[in-house]
Amino acid sequence: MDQTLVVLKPDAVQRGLIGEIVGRFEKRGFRIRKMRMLTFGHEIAADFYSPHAGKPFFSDLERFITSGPVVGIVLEGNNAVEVVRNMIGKTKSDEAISGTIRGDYALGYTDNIIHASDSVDSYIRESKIVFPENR
Ligand code: 3AN
Repeated sequence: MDQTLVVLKPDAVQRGLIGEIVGRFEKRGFRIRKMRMLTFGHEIAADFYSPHAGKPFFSDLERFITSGPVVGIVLEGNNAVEVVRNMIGKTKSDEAISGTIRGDYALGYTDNIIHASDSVDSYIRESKIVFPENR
């Protein structure tokens, strides 16, 4: 069965949206295989976002993702990576269409509620960071 990783970012946790967002994935038919609340330190953040190192928004991204607890979730279901990417909507939340998670709950670029792996390779890399017992 296909799996993917989502991370509910500090704004989702702070705004009390964990249940709402997890419920959407459950209703769609995904199974929750792992779920963990944690706070990213700078080392984990730099590792997790290493593909973006050097980009102009990197320091904002690192500051934001380390600003409070996040929830990491491994979801399992058909074509998980693509289906979940479609459910979360565009990175630039103000362009995300209504009905997507970002389209319903976010307007920002850095503070955009949720991360989801964009490929199976990203899922493998990122899930080892959030669930290090998989290493
Ligand atoms: P996504 O989260 O949709 O996969 P990526 O992987 O391109 O988007 O970017 C990772 C994170 O970097 C985004 N979730 C967002 O928080 C931040 N980000 C991406 N592009 C920008 C941008 N142009 N300005 C500010 N933050 C950005």
